[in-house]
Amino acid sequence: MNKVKNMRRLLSLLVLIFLCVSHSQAQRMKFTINSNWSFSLQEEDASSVNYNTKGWEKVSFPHTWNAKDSDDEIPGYFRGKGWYRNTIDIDRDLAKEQVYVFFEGANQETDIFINGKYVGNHKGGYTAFSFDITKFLNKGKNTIAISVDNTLNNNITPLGGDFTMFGGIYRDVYLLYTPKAHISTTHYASSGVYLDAYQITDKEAKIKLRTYLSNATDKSQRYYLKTQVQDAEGNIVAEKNNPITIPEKSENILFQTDLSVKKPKLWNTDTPYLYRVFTYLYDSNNKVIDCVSNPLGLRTIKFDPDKGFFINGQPCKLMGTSRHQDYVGWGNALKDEMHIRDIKMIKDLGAKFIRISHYPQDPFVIEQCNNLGILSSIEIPIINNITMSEEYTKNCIDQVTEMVYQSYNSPSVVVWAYMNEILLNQVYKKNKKIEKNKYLKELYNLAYSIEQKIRSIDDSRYTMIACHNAPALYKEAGLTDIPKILGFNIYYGWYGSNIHDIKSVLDEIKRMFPDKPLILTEYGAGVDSRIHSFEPERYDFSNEYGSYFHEYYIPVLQERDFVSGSAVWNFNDFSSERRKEATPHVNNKGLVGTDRECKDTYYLYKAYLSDSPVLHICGDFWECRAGASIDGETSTQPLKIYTNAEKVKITANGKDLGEYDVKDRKAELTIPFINGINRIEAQIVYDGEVIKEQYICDFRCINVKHNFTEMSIMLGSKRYFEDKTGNICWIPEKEYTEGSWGYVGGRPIVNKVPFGTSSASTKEIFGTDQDPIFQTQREGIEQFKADIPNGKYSVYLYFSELLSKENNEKLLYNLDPNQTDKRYSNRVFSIYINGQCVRKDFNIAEEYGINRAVIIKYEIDVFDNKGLTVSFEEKESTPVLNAIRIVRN
Ligand code: GCB
Ligand code: CA
Repeated sequence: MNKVKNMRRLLSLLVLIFLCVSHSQAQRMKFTINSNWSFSLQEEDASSVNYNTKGWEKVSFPHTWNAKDSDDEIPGYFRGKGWYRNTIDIDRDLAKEQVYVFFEGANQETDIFINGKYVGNHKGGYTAFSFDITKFLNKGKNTIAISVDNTLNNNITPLGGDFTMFGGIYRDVYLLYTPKAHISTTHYASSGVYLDAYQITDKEAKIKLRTYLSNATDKSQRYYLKTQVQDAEGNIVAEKNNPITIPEKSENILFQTDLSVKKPKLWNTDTPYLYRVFTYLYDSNNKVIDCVSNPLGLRTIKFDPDKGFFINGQPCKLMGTSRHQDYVGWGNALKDEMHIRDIKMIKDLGAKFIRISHYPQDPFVIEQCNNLGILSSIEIPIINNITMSEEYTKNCIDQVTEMVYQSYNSPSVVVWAYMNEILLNQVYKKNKKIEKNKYLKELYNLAYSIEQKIRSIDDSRYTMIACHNAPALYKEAGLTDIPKILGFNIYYGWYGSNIHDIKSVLDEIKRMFPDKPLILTEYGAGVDSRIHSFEPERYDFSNEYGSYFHEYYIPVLQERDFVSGSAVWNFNDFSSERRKEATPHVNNKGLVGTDRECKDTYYLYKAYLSDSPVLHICGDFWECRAGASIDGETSTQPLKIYTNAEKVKITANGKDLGEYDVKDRKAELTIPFINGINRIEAQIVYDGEVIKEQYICDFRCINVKHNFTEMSIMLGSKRYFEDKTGNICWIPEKEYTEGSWGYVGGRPIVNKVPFGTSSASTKEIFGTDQDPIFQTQREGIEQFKADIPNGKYSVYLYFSELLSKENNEKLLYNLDPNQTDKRYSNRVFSIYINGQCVRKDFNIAEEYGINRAVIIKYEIDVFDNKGLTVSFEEKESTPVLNAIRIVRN
């Protein structure tokens, strides 16, 4: 008995040694060639070997040429062709090896040339692709020239969308060496191995493996294919050895086998247990010549139209967020660690779901989802409208095929999606040449072929289309019949005026499609974290309105089991070059900003979704704070706490304010802020552990009679605006009363925007990055008075002409109506300070243009206890004032 055991041990030791030795000889090698490329934006063909790159820029991948122009004040960003050139040094034996160039992604059409010869083309900006370049190479130095074009191309999806389509090679590029016979690298740029786990029980999980093999030699040969499953600790838990023959000169020959894992450990969001499947190719001398590995997560998934999503038979509400792949300043050209950071932050939120939207992202995104236990849907970008052409259809099919194959082995992926709000831009309404029925039919056919394609590759997962809030239209087009589940993007309380409608509309959608599982694929509200309001309202972009919006939605979603999941639009603020509003060129519906600084809403979700203690003082990033004050010493303002504890204790400036009950993850109170530095402390007990948070701010009590130093007031506004660069806080207007300060006469402007009105203009203001200060104004103002003490002052008047007679193009998504403003008329007025005319016949539009930040500073002496009176005298149309700042010198 013992002998047998020892023999076995010896044998397995030998096998191990054999494996180790031979594995170390595995020849595949993949490495980036990201550095030191010459780059030029140009149409001219730069593919020839001796092309002169004098004057070209040096860049490294990830690279985009739109990092700056997508965020400047000049409308548009470069969409055209860029060339990259470099030399690659080949020091290996090309008779024995194959060489591939592998792109993780380039936006959006790529052509590759080696040593002046054309290698190939790829269309689509978000999926990986690879080319066999062996026959183009010589030993030693080779030139590689790559052109990338991000011009809008009607035959490459997407045709539009609310995000910047940054051009360039914005993900890693690799060279990949393999032996002549190898596990395929050109099967849709995947690993060449596809794993299907099925019949997963406590006892075992069966796994079907499909491996694609290639042989570039001119000899058909015998090989061995070994497939080995290792558990998370590296123990071999299943193994299969198959002799195979790979015919000569063959590419992507399919080989199938299966095996089973006993007593499988399952993958789920709490314990994302991963096995790793190694696929080895041995030659006839028993030498490993190639090896790839793939993650294997064993789990079952099910969407039930009434009860929601289940993983391994357990219910699991898929609450989470969407994510865009850019950082402002970087565009889409991110370092790996920036992608990883985002997914970790989403996990830390307690999210169970990511909608990877609107396109496939960096491989690290899904890898992190696999590792951390976050379920996901991935989609190809078919947005707003389609082209009715064979080429466009083919491109959609190509992109979806690449997407599915490239992420096939990721247990985190549960949904393959395509088409986002495809009926939003009803082109047949705008273009008489397009007939509605024909368009809808074409759309149906496109969706149908994509669906068939996905199911033919992978029927084990679900499929989804994300519709906008027009269920009847999608039904009319037949689109709602096609995918296995439906997504809806619904924005009541933002694009829709009444937030409460979200409930009835969700319920109505359920009635319309009783058998379809449902995900709320988008909902959200814009937040500019510099803006605050104690009377939050739709379209004010305040932190407080954003909080109100999400506080309302979370219970609505949680109460409805038929809502399988939801994805906040969006995890991050992201680039959308054409967007205007408070933060032009940026869609600010993120739970975190462009730099990933967390907004209050991030913590609200965390308080609901996370299992670890959460305590957040809302607005704790509001460092320079201010408010009107009756005595110049104190000013009372509301404060909110987000926490998952039941009670929270508060002290302010050392004074105990007592204990507050937490309801719906929040406690609300008021704080008597004092002039100067304030320290607010919150404390919870969570699982017996005491947790504390503090908020420190520099508060300015605004009062003209006590300690007056300065005041910054936004007219026509209920908003506060923090300017961290100047360390000042703008506060809302109020009406003048004797002994105090404020406006006399006039009214706040009301802006017409889609789905209602807004108290702030949605125009981009040129010449400033503090657009909100200029986006509100008081029209017809007669005076601004401040009963300030005698002394010398700087008085800054802020203006912007917000009305225009120009008729601009109307954009989808943007709140700015971009139409002629009917109220426009030539505005001329005079300004007087303490009786003296300081500006006669002022015409903002004529002198400065419209939507431009105009600041005029006056040096003023106040004497005879007259205080300050700025008067406005109408000449033509009504005077306006956007903001005023008064500083005692
Ligand atoms: C949508 C779109 C998304 C936009 C979003 C918004 O419905 O699907 O791409 O960014 O609305 O913020 O308007
Ligand atoms: Ca621009």
